[in-house]
Amino acid sequence: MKKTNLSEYDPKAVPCGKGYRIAVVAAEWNPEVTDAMLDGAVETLRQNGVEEKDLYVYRVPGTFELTTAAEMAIRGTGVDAVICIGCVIQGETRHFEFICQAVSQGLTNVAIKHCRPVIFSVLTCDTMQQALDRAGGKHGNKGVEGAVTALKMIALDRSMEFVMPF
Ligand code: DLZ
Repeated sequence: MKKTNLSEYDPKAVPCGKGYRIAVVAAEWNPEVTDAMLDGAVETLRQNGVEEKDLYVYRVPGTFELTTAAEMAIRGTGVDAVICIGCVIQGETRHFEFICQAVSQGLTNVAIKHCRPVIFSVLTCDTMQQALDRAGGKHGNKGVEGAVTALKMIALDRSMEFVMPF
């Protein structure tokens, strides 16, 4: 069966986020896309038990800045996870490649450095329509998926917390 909306999830399979502290950082570039993804992420976190006091929302100028902001969020607030939202659209220059490469590697580095989930909710599209299709359109909302991923990863981390090796 062809799956078109990849953001449909079973709420019963998502861990309850009560007591989870989560930051969401969204780029200002392509706001018609990133605003919808941000709304989807925040709404999903609330629906799954994350309390207002544990939710930190920040904006950055562009997707390139997500790496620095993720680092700042972990250092400054000590959150359990950071969801990073951005949208890069292929243009006429090679800017697209540099931003995508830098942010994917940068967010991976932050996650490894702090051993904490840093979620890659960054759309890298050829056209604006492809991005809109994934920001509340026919292919779902990648912000929602980012929120579900963060909840699952924090739950995984906590499940391993008290397991002593050997
Ligand atoms: C400069 C730039 C370009 C050309 N395209 C995008 C884009 O499609 N999506 C996005 O989020 N940001 C873009 N930016 C801005 C960079 O991410 C960054 O903010 C600037 O290069 C300043 O560091």
